[in-house]
Amino acid sequence: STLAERLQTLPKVELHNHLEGGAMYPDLALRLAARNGITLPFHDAESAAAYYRFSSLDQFIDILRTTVATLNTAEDYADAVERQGIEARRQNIRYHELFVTYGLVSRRGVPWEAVVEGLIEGRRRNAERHGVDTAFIIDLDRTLPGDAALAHVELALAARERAGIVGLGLDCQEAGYPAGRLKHCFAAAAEAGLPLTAHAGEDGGAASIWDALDCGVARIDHGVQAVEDPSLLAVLAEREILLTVCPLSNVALQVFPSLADHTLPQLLAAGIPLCLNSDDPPMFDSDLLTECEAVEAQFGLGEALLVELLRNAVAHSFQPAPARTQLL
Ligand code: ES4
Ligand code: ZN
Repeated sequence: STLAERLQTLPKVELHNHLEGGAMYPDLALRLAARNGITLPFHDAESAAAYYRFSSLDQFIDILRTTVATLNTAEDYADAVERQGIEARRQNIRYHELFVTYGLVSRRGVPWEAVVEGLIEGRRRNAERHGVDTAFIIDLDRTLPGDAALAHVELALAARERAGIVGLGLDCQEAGYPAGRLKHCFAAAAEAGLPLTAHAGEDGGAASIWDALDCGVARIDHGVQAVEDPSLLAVLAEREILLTVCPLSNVALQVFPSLADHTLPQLLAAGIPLCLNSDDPPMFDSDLLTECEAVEAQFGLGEALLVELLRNAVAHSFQPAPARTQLL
């Protein structure tokens, strides 16, 4: 068998996918747009591919804020969750943690109850129809005012058990919005025993990662700019902070000019635990298997190391310890 076949067969876990961007497959986005009476800036797979071309993280988030207008009802959210369950099943991903950024839709007045109902229904469908265990991490939109962000944490905590919420995170525009602005939100979640993560060091540099660590995170999403600061690399290794690295996303958003310029080899050499992820697969023309194959073609890590990276995702999932050991 080939390496690609063996990676396909291996039961896997993925920890860094976004519910919203991860659901924007052109066919699904167009169906959601039609039933919500919304016009998207594309009309088929080909024009979507032309629209899904990005120059930076900030410009990507602007486009995401446009496409996410398709998500309004519990049924929309359920369909978005289920689509990712179907894509997971296809790759033999048995468990995944999906980021849900309520801040992307709360300004438009989408009720939190509709979101929660959709998460519950989508999660039920994934378990029953697709054999995929779906959990959610509520991500705060970094650009939210501090009081609105805290309200989102309180909503997440109240829905935690019934909606399968296992963590709190942070995403959207990084530059100009240091994590410390929302430190009170992380403190409230930690107080309630919710594990923490944050997107950092995607385009905000090493300082942004230090700032996230200061908020008490156990993982960093991306973190690829940690190489700017050797003392930061040492701290990440020493504390065994998992980096959820998304190589093809970084290339798509021009964080690196090409995959050859990616810092993954330096992060590995520093002894930091990391895993591979696909971020927003339909918008970056990727999925977990494609990420693995691209990394292998570029860096030749070898099968044993690739499998170790896939196992890191199991060990660092936000499931409680007894459940975590039984994920695969
Ligand atoms: C995101 Cl910072 C970031 N990267 C990729 N996808 C996202 N969705 C929301 N924030
Ligand atoms: Zn992300």
